[in-house]
This record gives sequence, C-alpha cells and structure tokens, in this order.
Amino acid sequence: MKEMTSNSNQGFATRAIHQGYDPLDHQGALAPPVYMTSTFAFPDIANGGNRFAGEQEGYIYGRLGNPTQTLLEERMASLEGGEAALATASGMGAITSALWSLVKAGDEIIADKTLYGCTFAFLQHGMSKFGVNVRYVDMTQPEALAAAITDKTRVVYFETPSNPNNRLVDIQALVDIAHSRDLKVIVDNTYCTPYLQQPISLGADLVVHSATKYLGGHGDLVAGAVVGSQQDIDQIRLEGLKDMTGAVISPLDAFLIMRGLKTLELRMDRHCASAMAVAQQLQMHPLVERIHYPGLDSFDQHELACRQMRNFGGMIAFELVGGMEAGVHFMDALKLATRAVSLGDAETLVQHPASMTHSPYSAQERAEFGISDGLVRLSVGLETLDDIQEDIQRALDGLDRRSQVAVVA
Ligand code: 4LM
Repeated sequence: MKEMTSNSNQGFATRAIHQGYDPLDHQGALAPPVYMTSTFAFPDIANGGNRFAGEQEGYIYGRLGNPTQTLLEERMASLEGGEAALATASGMGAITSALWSLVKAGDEIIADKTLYGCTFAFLQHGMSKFGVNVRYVDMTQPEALAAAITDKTRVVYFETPSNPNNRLVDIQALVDIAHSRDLKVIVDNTYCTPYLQQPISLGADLVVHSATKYLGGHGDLVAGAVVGSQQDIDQIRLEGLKDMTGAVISPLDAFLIMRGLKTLELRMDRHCASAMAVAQQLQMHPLVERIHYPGLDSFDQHELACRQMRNFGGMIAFELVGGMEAGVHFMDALKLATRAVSLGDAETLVQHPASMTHSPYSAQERAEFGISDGLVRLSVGLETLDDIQEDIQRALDGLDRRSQVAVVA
C-alpha cells in the first residue's frame, strides 16, 4: 500500500482539496481518475506471490484496496489527524469492520446509552450472538464509565453529539479513564465531521464515520470510514474488512466522497449557521417544549460544546407541546423539508426517530435511554435560510391553529 503522506501545515480546506494528489502525475487530470477495476495484474507470478506475502508493494484485488480508495483514505487520515484510514461501503461497514477486529468471544464492549439505531442493533443483537457482552452507560457522566469497566472490557464506544438527541460526551475525560485501563476508544464522528471536531487530537484511538452524511454531502451514495493508527487500520483492513464484513467501498463512491470533501468546510459553515438560526427560531416558539441544539446557551452541555467543537453542527432535535401527535402533524405539514432518514445533505431532512432511525430500540429502551416518542429530528440543509424558516414557521403556525381549535372545541 502507498505510504500515507500528510502536509499538516496546510489548512483543512487545502488538504480536503489537494492532499495526496498532483495532477501532473496523472496526465494533468485535475480530478483524480476513478480506477473501475476489480483486480490488478501482476507482472509475473513471483511478484504476485510477494504482494500477497506483503513483501512487495502493489495492489492485488479490489476488496483489499484500489488507488481511488487509497487517495480518499489519505485525505481522511489527514483531515482527522490519524496515521491511516480505511474507506468502507457504509458507516455500518466501518463500525462492524472495526469492532469485529478488536474483540473476541468473552470480551466486553462498553457503549454509550444513545447511539444510531442500527449501531445499537449490531451491538445488542449482533455482537451478543457471538459471546461479546455489551453494556451501556450514560457517558455524559464519565464516572459511570469508570465504574462499569471490568477485566473483560476491551473497547469504549460512543457518538458525540449522539444521534438523535445531541447528547455530548467529553472525549478527553472518557479517553483518560479508558486509557488508564488500556482500553481502546472509538468515537463516531459522523455528526461533526473532522471540520468541527477531531477526536484523535483528544486521545481517541479510532474514529468511525458514516460518510453517507456530511462527508459525501449530496445524498447520492452510502459509504463509511475508519481512521486511526497504522497498526489498527492494517488490522481492521486485513481482518475486519477483508475476511469478516467484505464491506469494501466502490471506487466510484470513493471518488464522489472526495468530490464532497472539497466543499466540506464551506458546507459545514452554512449548515451550522442555518441550524443555529433555526434553533433560535424554534426556541422562541411557545409550542416547542424542549430543544436539543449544542449552540444554544440554554443547552445543558453548551460549555462542553464550546470547548470540544469548532461549531455546533447542522442537527437539531426537539419536542413539541402535544408530543408525538403534534410532532407528526408538524412533519407532515412541512413543504420544503423532505420527510426522510439520513442527514447532512443539501436538502433539509426531517424524520421521527422513535418510529424510524431508532426503531431498533424497544419502547422501553427508548424511554430508558432518553429517546422520547415525540422527538423530531431535523437535518438543516443548504437551502436559502428564509425558505427553511418560513416552512418551519408555517408548519408550527398550523399546530397553533389546531391547538386553538382544540381549546374552543
Ligand atoms: C440516520 N444514520 O440517522 P450508514 N453512525 C451514525 C449514523 O447516524 C449512521 C450510521 C453510523 C442514519 C441512517 C439512516 C452516527 C446512520 C450508519 O447508513 O451505514 O452509512 O451509517 O438517519
């Protein structure tokens, strides 16, 4: 595999656009070529055998790597501040490839209480089938992690901000506790992207991403990534990805993620600015009962958000007076926002976690883990802010009228 080279003196956007690629090495092509190939020719059998044995450089087969994928991996490693990266077919491909590589039957994983629904399903129903015990603690309270660690614990896993309700975890505090017991810390950085938060600089061992979201940014692909030390990434590539999940990224998707990365900084600035404005708008409305947005002064972990994140992200969760029924009416009344799962796209997306992304949690688990049935999740897009706000205002005004009619009746 190609050595990862990083010019960390350059700024984030510069590296997102240029890292690892010189057009003059590629016939002057400004955009990197897409190597649409499943396998790679060996000059002779001895050379092929040496590549398999890891004794000679060179690509072998598409499930192990591809030059388009390698370039994306170099960019992701640079942007997250890791030694190496692995691009995968999906965020779940990244998470499962990493975890399958790091634990064995009898080991224990400690995870945060609030996770993306399929991550929870994988841990709760997948890992447990193979004798790996998973326990959940409230990682907003670092001492809860300290109390939960046993001799069998190998990995600490969390999202921050968490999907769907934007709880924050103090990365540095958790890393200090985990490393004092020789545990690996994996942080899902999907909500922030490396532009807003770099867990490795705070001591995390591995960062995982759903690149489907902000990294790709255009709602046209499914992909993922893992970033960490060269040793961990080699292990995850050669065990987790090659032999266990097979979740290899397609070269075309690797190209599209790199196209997305070129505008990541610009897009994130806009997502953050618009989300802040929408959060303030929602906060002022009398029918909004509770709002979870790290940028608001009223957010109970606002101080941690200011310390840990460059800006506050594009995701808002809130609950309306009238609970789930009001939330459903609100979402159905939106005309510009699209009712769809996923996040981080140019389009504003709205969805109902309890019946959609977090339906793998049972009703009891959702209640226990703070995912209320009334929660509405909004991924604030890149449309003209006035239009996003007008759409939301109109849907809220519709609720207002409904509640007045209800009072009169
Ligand atoms: C969603 N999320 O929330 P792939 N990690 C986080 C995520 O939000 C997701 C994944 C991993 C949503 C998908 C429908 C924090 C996904 C999984 O979907 O496998 O790329 O990522 O709406």
